[in-house]
Amino acid sequence: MNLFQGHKAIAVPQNVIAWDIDPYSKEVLLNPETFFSALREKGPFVYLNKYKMLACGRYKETKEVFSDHKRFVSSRGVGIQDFKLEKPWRPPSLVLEVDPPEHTKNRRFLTRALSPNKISQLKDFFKDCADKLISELLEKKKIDGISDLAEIFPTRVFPEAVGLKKIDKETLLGYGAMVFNALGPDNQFRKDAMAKGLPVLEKINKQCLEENIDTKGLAKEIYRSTAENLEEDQLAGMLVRSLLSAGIDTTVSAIGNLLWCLAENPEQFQLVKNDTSLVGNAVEESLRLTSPVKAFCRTSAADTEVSGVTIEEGTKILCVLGSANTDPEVWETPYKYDVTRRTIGHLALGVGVHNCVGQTLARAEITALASSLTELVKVIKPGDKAIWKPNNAMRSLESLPIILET
Ligand code: OVM
Repeated sequence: MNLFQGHKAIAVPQNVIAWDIDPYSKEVLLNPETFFSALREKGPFVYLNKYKMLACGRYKETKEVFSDHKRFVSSRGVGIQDFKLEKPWRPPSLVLEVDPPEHTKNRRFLTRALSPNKISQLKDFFKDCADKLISELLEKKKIDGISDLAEIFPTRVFPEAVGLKKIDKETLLGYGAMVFNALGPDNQFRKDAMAKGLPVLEKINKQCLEENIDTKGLAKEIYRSTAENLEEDQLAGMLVRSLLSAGIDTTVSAIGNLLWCLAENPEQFQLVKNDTSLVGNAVEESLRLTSPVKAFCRTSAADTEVSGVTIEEGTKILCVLGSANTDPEVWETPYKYDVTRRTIGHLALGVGVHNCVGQTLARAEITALASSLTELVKVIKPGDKAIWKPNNAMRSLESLPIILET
């Protein structure tokens, strides 16, 4: 079999346009909307010449491929590499990178630990931390929305909520960068993130051990509820690793992207200030419009067909969530940030059995911060130019100079 970047190199299927674009390039990140529009126009699927695989970006097919876990599996990895053909860089996640029935069994422990009931007990804590941070930043006035705010808030509240004793901001952010960049081809972004390597991995693995978990946090729940599964003594630690993998960079990106939306659309921020019942939807709309997790792959488990396109077994399909979330067939004026829009059905947190298991926690964090902003800040003004940060799977900012006024 012909392998390419760790997956089966497929030929161009009939009636599918072959395209030279590199979806993992910095150019695409800097101008995602041009890429999304072109991707959708070329058909239900395109063939990526550079990677010898498929990509989809229309809402319909992206949702179909993403949610059909039987035909399009996750167990072969949700990046460009096929775990059936090549050994992954870390032991596969017991939730992200497995299929039912194992997935169903493992995920239940996380669902329980992160239940709405448990998360609602954290709301006051999140809001107090958000108020304190925003009040501090209002003194500074000119801030970097990323290094002063987006990176600070989750790395402060998440470790405490989860009950992590031995972890620092740099390790958490460094590991997130490894996990998400690892999903792409072996380009410079992946190489740079992986170069952080061993020291980060050692700290993360240590942090997953029961002795380093606080008795009060959410991670302890995982250890408690998995205690009967004696045959799998690594289970709890691996599930805690999933929290560390998926819980930080995602919310950091989401908060940065939300700030970008609010700074770029001052009239929308005023709408939310005048009607605070819009706070939740302002957050959802920023998720829809900016889709912090840009894209995940699926792998076809057998020969199949979607929307008239033949898909052979072992085909990697890049599902571009940001493109589905801006498909004009589904969203009116899709590139407009509109806090009054009906946002239900966006795919920023996935869809199907693998949809984000931490979404209640993520929403609680982001909404607490958004509430503090609307209550305490009068105007958010853009400062110098925003700088985007290249990443193979995330759409996030490196720097966002803004001015906060009371
Ligand atoms: C994991 C995980 C889960 C969701 C996202 C993610 C790629 C990782 O279980 O390790 O980021």
